[in-house]
Amino acid sequence: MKSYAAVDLGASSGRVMVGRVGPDTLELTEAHRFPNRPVRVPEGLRWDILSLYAGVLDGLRAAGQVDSVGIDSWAVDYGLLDADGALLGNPVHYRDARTEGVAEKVWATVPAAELYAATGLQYAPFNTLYQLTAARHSAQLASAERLLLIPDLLTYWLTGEAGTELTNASTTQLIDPRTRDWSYDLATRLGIDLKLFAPLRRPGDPAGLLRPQVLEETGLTGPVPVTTVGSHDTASAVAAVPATGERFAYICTGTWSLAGLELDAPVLTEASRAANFTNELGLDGTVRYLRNIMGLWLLQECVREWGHPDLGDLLSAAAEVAPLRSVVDAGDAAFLAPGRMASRIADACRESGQPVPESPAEVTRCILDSLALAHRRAVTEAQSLAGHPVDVVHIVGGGTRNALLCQLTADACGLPVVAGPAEAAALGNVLVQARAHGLVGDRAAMRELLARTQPLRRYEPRGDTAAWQAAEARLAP
Ligand code: ADP
Ligand code: LRH
Repeated sequence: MKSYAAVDLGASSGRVMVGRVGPDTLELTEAHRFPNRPVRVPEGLRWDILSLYAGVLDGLRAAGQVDSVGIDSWAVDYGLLDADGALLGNPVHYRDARTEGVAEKVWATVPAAELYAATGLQYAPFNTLYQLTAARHSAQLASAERLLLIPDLLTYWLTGEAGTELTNASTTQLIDPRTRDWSYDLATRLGIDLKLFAPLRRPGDPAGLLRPQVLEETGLTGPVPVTTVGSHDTASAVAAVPATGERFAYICTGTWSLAGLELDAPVLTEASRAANFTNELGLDGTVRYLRNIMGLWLLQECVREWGHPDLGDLLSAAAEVAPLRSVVDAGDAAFLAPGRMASRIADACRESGQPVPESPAEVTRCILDSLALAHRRAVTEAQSLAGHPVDVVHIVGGGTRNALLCQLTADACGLPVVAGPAEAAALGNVLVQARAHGLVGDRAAMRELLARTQPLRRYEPRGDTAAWQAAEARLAP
């Protein structure tokens, strides 16, 4: 048996989990969980990266002696380092307003269709490409010698070694999903200096050893290696989908819902671009063909506004509300920014001529119905765009703890849902470390071990999908 520490930073919380792995064993325990609270300063919305790093160190101390450490986090964001290797300011949050109107400027140089053909990435205002364009004339970028994506930055602080992990690099929109290397021509055309990025590394590659100072602070005895994992949390989560065959769709539910398929090659058609599907990279050269849906962010923001009522009570009350009374487009980037979420949702219902949800229970039901509907659309469209039919939908991530959302998703998709594991990103992180150290076999063996060891819950679809089709029609442009 070996023990691995998985540092998994989501947009709503960070955690350090310990995975114990043996030939027939996969056990995960939580060493430490800490809130991830962005801070609004006069310049805009920032990540509190020092508090997150402190949480990582506290977590490693709580984890105790481990055989290796792996780090994953949310995508697209980065820290800049000066020539001395010191961090230049707090990383900008992807929900910051600085990218508003930037895409149009990029498209004036490289049309959106060409961008998609070169990178396969969906349009999202926060893709690193647009963030770098927004920052082009900033003093900070002018002083930067190095750009490290968030998990790479934390790895650098832990080990002193700099690299750019490929699955997360694929979310920058500067990677060609066919060559799985930088899109050099695109970067040149857009005036982005790829020398800012450290060399690419792949899941399984060594990423250095914990520095002596880190060992001292965490009480660990060296040497402790850091192993590169799928450092994009969604890549790690997809690696931990406990599917037993090929005909499955997945939905990674947390702050976001990432719904789609695992493919061998990207889908770069115009129809795919129009449907805003992304081709991010996964383990072993796979493609995560998926759509970003606003996810439980919609509920998190309402719950914050309502003063954090008990989530269980709120979901029970939502289960009693009449189904599909009103729905909003949970893929709409209009819901990206924080604040006033319940009234923004109410406005969207009013504008589309539907009943306006009033009570927290009604708003919650509207959110969950809307998410299930968006899940249905993504799962259905991904299958037809990729020519890859599925028989089952796997839900992983924090949303698996929301039984109503899982059941509604099964109903909406008209397919069985297998829910779990909730801590999929951490498990994918652990398994990639275990594989790098020779403890588990290939991706299929990892999934087989997950299916055998993790508690999973199955939801059968109820009724027919006509009501969902009708709700979908209400949102049609
Ligand atoms: P992220 O990694 O993006 O921070 P998580 O995967 O941790 O997100 O999922 C967080 C979400 O999971 C919460 O916003 C909440 O909606 C849902 N969740 C967590 N615990 C529960 C619970 N006990 N019951 C219902 N939903 C839950
Ligand atoms: C989920 C996630 C998602 C990205 C978003 C920025 O945590 O990594 O895959 O699109 O954050």
